Amino acid sequence: YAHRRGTTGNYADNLEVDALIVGAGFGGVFVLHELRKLGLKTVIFEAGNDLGGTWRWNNYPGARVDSEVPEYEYSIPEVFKDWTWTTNYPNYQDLRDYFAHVDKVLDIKKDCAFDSVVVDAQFNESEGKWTVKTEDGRTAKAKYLVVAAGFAAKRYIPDFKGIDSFKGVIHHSSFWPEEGVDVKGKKCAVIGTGASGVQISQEWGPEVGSLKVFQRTPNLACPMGKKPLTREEQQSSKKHYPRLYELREKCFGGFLFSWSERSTFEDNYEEQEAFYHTLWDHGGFGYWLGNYKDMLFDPKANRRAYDFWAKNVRNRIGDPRKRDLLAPLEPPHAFGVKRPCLEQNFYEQFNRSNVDIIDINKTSIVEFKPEGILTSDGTLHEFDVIAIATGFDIVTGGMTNMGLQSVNGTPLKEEWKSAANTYLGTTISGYPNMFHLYGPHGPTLLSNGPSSVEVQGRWIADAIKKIHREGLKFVDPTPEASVEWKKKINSLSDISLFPTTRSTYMGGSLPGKAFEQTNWAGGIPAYKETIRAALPEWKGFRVV
Ligand code: N01
Repeated sequence: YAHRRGTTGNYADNLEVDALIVGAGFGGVFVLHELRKLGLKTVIFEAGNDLGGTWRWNNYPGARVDSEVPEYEYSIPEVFKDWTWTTNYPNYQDLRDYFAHVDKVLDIKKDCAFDSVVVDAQFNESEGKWTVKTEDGRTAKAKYLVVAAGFAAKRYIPDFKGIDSFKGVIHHSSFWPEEGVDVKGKKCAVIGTGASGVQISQEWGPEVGSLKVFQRTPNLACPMGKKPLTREEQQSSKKHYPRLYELREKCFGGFLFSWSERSTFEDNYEEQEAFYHTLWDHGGFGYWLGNYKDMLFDPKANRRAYDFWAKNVRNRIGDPRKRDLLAPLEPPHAFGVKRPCLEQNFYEQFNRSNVDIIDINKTSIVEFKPEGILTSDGTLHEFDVIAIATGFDIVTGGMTNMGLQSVNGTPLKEEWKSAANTYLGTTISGYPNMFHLYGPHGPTLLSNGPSSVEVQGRWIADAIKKIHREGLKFVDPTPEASVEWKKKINSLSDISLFPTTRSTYMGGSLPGKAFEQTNWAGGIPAYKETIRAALPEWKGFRVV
């Protein structure tokens, strides 16, 4: 965490609060705001040095959100009232500025302890409190613990042989130096073609001396549809925002669109083409979560959507070898079971003679050398700068790497070795009065972040309010409820094509990690209804 260090914020040893939140991104800040309304003394522990969560950490070249504003912001009127964006897809700096605005309006930082890396946390049933310890040896106690660590809190760097011997500049995408890296005229490499790798490659293409992108699986990226936004158009539509924020919770992914009501083959070929074109030309995730309703379920419908994707992307790549690697005629996996990146001119970069794609399935990375990377065909690729864009210990990694233990003292890391288990995607059996959001078994990676965070954050605040009102010591989901929830998570996923491929939804890149669905695949409206139904009678909870 070293180079995100700076201010320490409000942080005393032996802190005693009502609620302690871990993480100062969209989730943690929203829950703080909600718990303040209940009059609870609440503090956020944040590993970094400022607000913003993923946008504090991810400042790699080209880092930009893939969800549109104003969907991708809080529905809090005093926050949106005086805030305007310059584009519909803000970059990391815009989002940092947004968090500074949120702080100005809601005075968030006065209740934040920065540079506070949680390394140990356990609930004591007789005391009815959590004891939380930080890396620098401080302790805090709280009746409630809210884990808002996000889905990308623990970076993953593959165990490449000789990586430390490389003499040039090398960084993981989520740990890029604040001052940037000069790549003008330099020999550069990007390893990984997830959203981070695609964005870095797209940004670097015009600047670098040469670029080699090491690809394991092609990213089935779709056009972003980025455009400028004026202050006037945003201000004049603010009166509709409350309705818009209600609407986003009624749409599958928490965006402002949902699946088509039609199935693919209810339309003839021309109608399909016209529909696909409308989605494609508009840009954004419409071609993914606004496609025909059978696209993620029926292999034939999915293949049809893939073929349209491939036709449109292949047209943009001149070199046949590069074209076949980036957008093969045969799908590498079903379309949309890996999150498609939103790109602006990613594919055009490969029309430059100094930008190349290397298929590491054919020529694998053997080892790093001081000069660069040696591949299995015996080539030593020389580099000045390497970006490692190999992702994260996705979804569960934030929670399993902060020393959380059950009441019996079993580390969560051990309990979740073969499978993650939660109840409602917000609680874990054996972890009384602990709540989590935008993590395992919520809509998380299948949703627009702020929509998920608000649905779960309000539920958490209501649960805590109810505990208070009823004078309870704690609530703890039963193991049986947790088993049932796991079945629900799996059954929603098993009817889809998601389990056909390893992906960030199904365990991610980390070798040895369980192959399992870690997200609620039933959409935000059904999720909201399901978790809401459990609250009035504490269904599935042991109540003490
Ligand atoms: O990481 P990823 P990310 N050798 O896990 C490859 C979201 N996000 O940082 O597909 C070589 O998606 C791996 O290959 P494969 C994003 O949506 C959003 O890009 O497993 N390569 C893959 O290509 C996602 O949910 C935004 O075969 C290896 C890449 O590395 C999450 O954050 C921006 C490898 C990892 O892709 C993470 O995205 C950025 C190895 N040993 C991220 N291991 C926006 O809002 C893995 N790979 C725009």
